[in-house]
Amino acid sequence: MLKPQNGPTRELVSLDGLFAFKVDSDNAGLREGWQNARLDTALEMAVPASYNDVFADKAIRDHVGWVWYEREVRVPRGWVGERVWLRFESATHGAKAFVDGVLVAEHQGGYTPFEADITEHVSPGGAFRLTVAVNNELTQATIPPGNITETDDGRRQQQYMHDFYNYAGIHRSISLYSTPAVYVEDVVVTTGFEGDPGAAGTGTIATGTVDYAVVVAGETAGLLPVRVRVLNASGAEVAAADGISGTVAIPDVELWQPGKGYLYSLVVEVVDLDGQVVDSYAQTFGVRTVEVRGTEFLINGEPFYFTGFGMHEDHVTIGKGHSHAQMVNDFSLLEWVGANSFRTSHYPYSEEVMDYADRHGIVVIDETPAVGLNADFAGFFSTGAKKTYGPEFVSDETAAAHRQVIAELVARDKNHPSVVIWSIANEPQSSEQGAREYFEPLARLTRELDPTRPIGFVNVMFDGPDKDIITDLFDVIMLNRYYGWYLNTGDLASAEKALEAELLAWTEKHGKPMIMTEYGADTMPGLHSLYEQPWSEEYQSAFLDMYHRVFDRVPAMVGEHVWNFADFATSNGIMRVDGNKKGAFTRDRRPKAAAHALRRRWAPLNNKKPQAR
Ligand code: BDP
Repeated sequence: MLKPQNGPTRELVSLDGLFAFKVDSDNAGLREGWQNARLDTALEMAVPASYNDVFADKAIRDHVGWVWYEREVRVPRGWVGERVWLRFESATHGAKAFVDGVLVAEHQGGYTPFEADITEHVSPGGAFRLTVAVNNELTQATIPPGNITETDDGRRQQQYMHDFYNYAGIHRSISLYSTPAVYVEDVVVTTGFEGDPGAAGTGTIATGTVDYAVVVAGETAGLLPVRVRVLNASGAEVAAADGISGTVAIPDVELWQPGKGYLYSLVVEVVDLDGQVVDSYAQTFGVRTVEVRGTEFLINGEPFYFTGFGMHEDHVTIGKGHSHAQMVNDFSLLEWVGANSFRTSHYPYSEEVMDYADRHGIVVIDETPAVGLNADFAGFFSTGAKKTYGPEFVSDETAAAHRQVIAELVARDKNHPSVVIWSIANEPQSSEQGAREYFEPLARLTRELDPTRPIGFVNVMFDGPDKDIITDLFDVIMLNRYYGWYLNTGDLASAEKALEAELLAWTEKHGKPMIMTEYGADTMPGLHSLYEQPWSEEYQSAFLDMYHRVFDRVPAMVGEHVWNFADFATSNGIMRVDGNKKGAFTRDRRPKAAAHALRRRWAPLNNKKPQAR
């Protein structure tokens, strides 16, 4: 799905701001038809934001079910004869949108966009009432999964099997935009190059190849010619072609590289028979290749070593709401610490984040929201599930939702040069009978949707190389390991031996590149210890240093993502003190001692693997 944009044939109006807001305490709003009149409420709520922490009200924070948003929207009067679209960048986890009481869009899945053509319901220059009902429930039929129980006194409670707070609401922008009646519906760009791109900064002598495919929609779509132009970053035309698909060459191409996010733009134009432009859409792209060869991970044919973090969209007050200022700050801290990459743990991040990563050359492992598909965590999350795969837990319904989140992620992010790996799940049970039957079709689907990028899933500690039965279906091995934290707590010497032995066993068995996608220790900022005790700043630094020594000795290790970039909110539990404290930065983005240590290690690396120590 294309990101909406302003352009010569399109206009975009942001609907972000304050909405009337009402909590549907009895979940009766749909039955009572709340969409048919103004909401009876004095509350107001910001979009984008999670609503949970905005009010000083526990009942709102803990509510399970529907909340309602409403505002008046005016359609620009110049949009006569245009199609009018309503687009949500996300609504977590499910939503129904109404225009003057008429249902125009419905979507399940909290982290991907959806939209509706509302032309027939509105008139240019006129106003309409936009009502959005948003549901935060997680069940067996959702990704991520969860289950809802009822207390003796009738309160509904949400359980889920993932370690981050179930923030909900309209987390990203809502927009109203216009397109012509015949319009560019989709563009897919894939790239390569021939020749020698030369070393970074020395200029290039390569020719870029750009394969493109355009989908045009609308009644007379098939009759109208399509042409494309490639513009370089300065806006100069460097290539052009006719037709809805084809290949164009960019002479002396400037590659998209880690740390140097050079972007071109493919301007797609639908023209009428007189050569007048009917619709125009500019799709940015970068020319780069990604490849797994043996135990190496190559970007533009060069071995790449990932440094960075698993992250979260998580901030004080706004929760998972997107904020430009917080985003720029987070990227600035990534740069400061010397990170060249991150993983969108554990769900697709805002499209603004992906665009920023493209522009700044930050490499991304792009993850679906499939987290918590693992009955082995039953004790940790008190879910009681005994077996993962089957009608009780990860069922056919879960699989259908999983297929949907993969398809929507690839549809949204396929043109981002920053994305180099699709991660289709975090820590699913991968040793139980049924895991292979579950994952084989999902791996195949991901490859069908995008044959150009390596795929993987993130392996959990319990399912090491001797137990796992699905890793051969994937291209890279991504591991979350907590030797020295959940295991060998406080005993880094034993942890070091166990970690190295396991990494060598994976290499022996699969011979694929490995990325440590999580390793970390909870750390209270300001807690110090002479003896490197767990929870102290000294322990966090020593823990990370131990992992780094091991990575440097294991040739198949191609990357390290510390868990986590910053402290983040979680559900209540005896394992968490005001959230998860494994951040290198605190929740308000102050560096712990570990952040300084990481900076010393990463800043000089220049995307290359460090020498063994
Ligand atoms: C892993 C999960 C991550 C948790 C982390 C932890 O992938 O979401 O936050 O452990 O325990 O199991 O800190």
